[in-house]
Amino acid sequence: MNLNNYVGFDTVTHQIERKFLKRGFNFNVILVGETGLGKSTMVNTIFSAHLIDSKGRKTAAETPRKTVEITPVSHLVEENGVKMRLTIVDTPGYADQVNNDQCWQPIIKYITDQHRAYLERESSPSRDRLIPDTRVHCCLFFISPSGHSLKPLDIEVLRHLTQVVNVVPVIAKADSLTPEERIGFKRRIKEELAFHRISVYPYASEEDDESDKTLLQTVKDLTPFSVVGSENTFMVDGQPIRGRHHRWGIINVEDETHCDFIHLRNFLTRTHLHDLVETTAHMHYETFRYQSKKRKRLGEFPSPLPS
Ligand SMILES: Nc1nc2c(ncn2[C@@H]2O[C@H](COP(=O)(O)OP(=O)(O)OP(=O)(O)O)[C@@H](O)[C@H]2O)c(=O)[nH]1
Ligand SMILES: [Mg+2]
Repeated sequence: MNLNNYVGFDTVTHQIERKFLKRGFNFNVILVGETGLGKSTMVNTIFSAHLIDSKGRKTAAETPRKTVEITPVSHLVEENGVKMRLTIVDTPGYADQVNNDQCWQPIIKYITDQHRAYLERESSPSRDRLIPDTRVHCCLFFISPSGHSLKPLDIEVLRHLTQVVNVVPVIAKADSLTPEERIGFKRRIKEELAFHRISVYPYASEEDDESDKTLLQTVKDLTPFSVVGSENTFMVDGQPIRGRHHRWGIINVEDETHCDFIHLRNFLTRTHLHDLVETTAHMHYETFRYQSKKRKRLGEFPSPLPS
């Protein structure tokens, strides 16, 4: 490089980093799945101590409470000077009703309401410089560990969810399946998703280079992540481990030979966090915005925001 021509725009990464550090960023995750599949437990396992109090419990030893309404809870989490405002939107398990018709509606409404609120702020004349971002960046979708196949209701819910949000499917309570059952179940779920043309996150992009493609394939191979959640710690060989006690021994949730928990956590927090946020803005929100504008042109106005 000829230094005389150096103008210094490569410092832009440091400039962005500084701004980012100062401002912090939002990361919003919604948990969806049938009741009792360990949704609330899983999020406490991933983000551990930060969230225990959010459920109104004083310690992890208390039994998790049944989630009865859509509840967004925000936490300011800081690691090495980087601030993240993490919002977990816990939803009550669906499929408990006699009639489960449209049981996904309140969840879809919550997600699109956030898009609508963002659009209203963005379009207002006194537009704020920094719009609070409550758009949902990731939906963890919990699949019951039946070992057979997806239920028709799961397929229906997934079909709706994948239109509006990045969906990351997980096989819940994977400790109830043997390793062989898990492999077979994963394969069948992949086949069913492909058959029903349900497109889960992450998506391939034309801009992907070789390393993006390799990472995408690794995630696709792991999806759906089979996970085990626990808020309890056991001592094994003098080391504390987060796990579940079974007749045949202790499942270490962080041991990749026991389940994919560690891969899911790395995926969410280390490799794909930024992409989940970007994909929400560029794909799901843009689709919402385009459709809203189209509806407006046709004279249909979006319903007002709930107070
Ligand atoms: N075996 C096993 N049990 C689990 C696992 N995760 C959670 N549980 C247990 O399952 C029960 C339900 O867990 P929750 O986290 O409340 O489930 P939920 O999906 O939030 O339930 P709702 O709020 O009713 O929809 C609790 O007794 C948990 O200890 C797991 O990975 N394996
Ligand atoms: Mg719950």
